[in-house]
Amino acid sequence: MVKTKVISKISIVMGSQSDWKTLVKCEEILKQFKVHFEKKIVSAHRTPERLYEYSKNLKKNNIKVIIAGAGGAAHLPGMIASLTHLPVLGVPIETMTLKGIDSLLSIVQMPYGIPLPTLAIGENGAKNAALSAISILSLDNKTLEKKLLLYREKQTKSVSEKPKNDKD
Ligand code: RP5
Repeated sequence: MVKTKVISKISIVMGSQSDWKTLVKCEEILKQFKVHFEKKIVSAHRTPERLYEYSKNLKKNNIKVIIAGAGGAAHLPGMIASLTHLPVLGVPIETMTLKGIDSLLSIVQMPYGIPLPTLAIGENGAKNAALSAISILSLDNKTLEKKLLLYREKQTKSVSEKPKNDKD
């Protein structure tokens, strides 16, 4: 019997098209690391059946980590976490009215038993979610681990010891 190689993937999921301008930052990093990923729009409120379908098929679709971003009454990441045992990383999207504090509090305050690691509001959170997902995948992927270590080493080297003036 021929064994087909199973490709582990990260899933980037968002509540709305409007979240993509933030979550595209995840995509940029995942592409840089040449990690396989998918991207989907699933709204906890507007498409609840899609949410259920998506969450229940994650394992079957070889998804290892989910990056879930939503804004406002951001129930998407928590609901996905309630429907799968796989790691879900929550990204609070910055909002016009409350600057994303609403998103952050909706995502971070989970009840005991359904963990939902939550990143910073906005683009920094999206970028760090991608790096966290890579870190999780690298636990059993040596090539990815090497890339991650190199990325961090380069970052460390890029920080100068002394501040420069604008004119320098
Ligand atoms: C949430 O409502 C989405 O995650 C999005 O951040 C927010 C606003 O959605 P739109 O009205 O822009 O579609 O469900």
